[in-house]
Amino acid sequence: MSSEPRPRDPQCLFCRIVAGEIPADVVAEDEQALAFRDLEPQAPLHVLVVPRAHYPDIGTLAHGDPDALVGVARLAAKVAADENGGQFRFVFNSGRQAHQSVFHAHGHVLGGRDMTWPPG
Ligand code: DGP
Repeated sequence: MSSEPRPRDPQCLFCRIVAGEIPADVVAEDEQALAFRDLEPQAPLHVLVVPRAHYPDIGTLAHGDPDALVGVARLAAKVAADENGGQFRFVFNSGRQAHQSVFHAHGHVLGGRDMTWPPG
């Protein structure tokens, strides 16, 4: 693992959840990532998985810390295995047009109901 300090933005909501400064319903965590329930669930299972480090979206995360992106995917799969038999949709909104509202990379783990396609 890198000895560089992890990037953090003290104004960022999800950095503050990672730091324990804002409460969240945490369901899983490891060295790279934290998983907590979404405040506005869109499915019976709706958990956000965020890297501990601050990157604004999945693209900057992929370039800046690919290991952390793998860690996010691994933790998402664990949540789905624990709570929904391993089935899940994994959504990264990236940019306002794609409905991103919190600019700390996060994947939505969605499950527990039949999903439609195409997504809205
Ligand atoms: P997105 O639109 O992809 O940026 O998703 C952001 C999600 O974050 C949205 O589904 C609602 C959720 N959210 C916003 N604020 C909070 C919060 O303070 N706590 C939790 N647990 N979820 C939040």
